[in-house]
Amino acid sequence: ITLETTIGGRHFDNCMMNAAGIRCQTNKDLDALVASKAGAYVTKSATPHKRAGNPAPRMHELHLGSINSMGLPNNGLDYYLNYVVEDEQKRPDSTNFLSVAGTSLEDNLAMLHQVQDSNFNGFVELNLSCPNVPGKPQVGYDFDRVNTVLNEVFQFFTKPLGVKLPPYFDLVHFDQIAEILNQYPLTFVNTINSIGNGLVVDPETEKVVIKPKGGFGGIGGISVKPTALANVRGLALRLKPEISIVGTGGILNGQDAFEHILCGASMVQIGTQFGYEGTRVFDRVSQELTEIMAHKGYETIDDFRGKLKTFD
Ligand code: RRO
Repeated sequence: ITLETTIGGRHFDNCMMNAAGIRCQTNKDLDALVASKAGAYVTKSATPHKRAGNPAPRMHELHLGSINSMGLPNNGLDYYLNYVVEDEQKRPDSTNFLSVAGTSLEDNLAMLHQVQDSNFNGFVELNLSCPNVPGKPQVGYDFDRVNTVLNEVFQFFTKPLGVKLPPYFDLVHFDQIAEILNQYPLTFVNTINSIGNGLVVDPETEKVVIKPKGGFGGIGGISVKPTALANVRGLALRLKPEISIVGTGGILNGQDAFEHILCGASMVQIGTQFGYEGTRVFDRVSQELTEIMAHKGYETIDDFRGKLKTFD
């Protein structure tokens, strides 16, 4: 049994990796991912320059997952670009993901020009769904804006690129976003980012649990799995086959990963649970997924990927 997968013609030994934002902000974090069982890593979403992010407390653990309003703290594009380019020199056969999240179209275009002109040979994950920068709406909810961004990007960008999307909650929105995405030579889409602007209340203190934005923040973890699966499935049914799906949201164990793949994911990313558990999560979830596959007689993830059954 193998958990290997392919996206955009690139081979990965394991279909599991971290989700952007979680334990991937420093060289030390990234070294731990390189040493782990993960099939790839993605770097913390970068802005052109280093950012401190929002004031603490800005992340809180919940029984049902997590709430965060980090506000894009990161070490700046040069830091992550240097890391991935050096890593490619050491491990030329590996492909990893560089996440970029400009807070304006100009910032995104400037960063992608820099990546285009660099030696980077991996995947770019363009984050169109950060919910936590005060005053900056999630681009993924403005379909005309998504179209404008991709149109500008593909005027010059020729390396493999995917987009990180926010969750959608209406089937017509799946139709609309897919129609736009299908017009572009995207290598993958990653769905979902956290469910934006949830609110967690502590009844004891009668207070919110994070400081930024009056307590509003992105929800991740177990409670977002049905929304994540719907988005993976909804897009798998609508996107052209050249666009692979990366499934993110609510993966705590092998069964969750299995469900994402059944819905159409070629790669799965673990965020909240990786934050709690560290890189051992990739050993455990790989083992659990392998056991499920053995039990069902599957040898590769392609044996069941996208093959979810319905009643009709
Ligand atoms: O840094 C964040 O606050 C953050 C980002 Br950029 C994102 O894309 N998703 C999220 O939940 N938090």
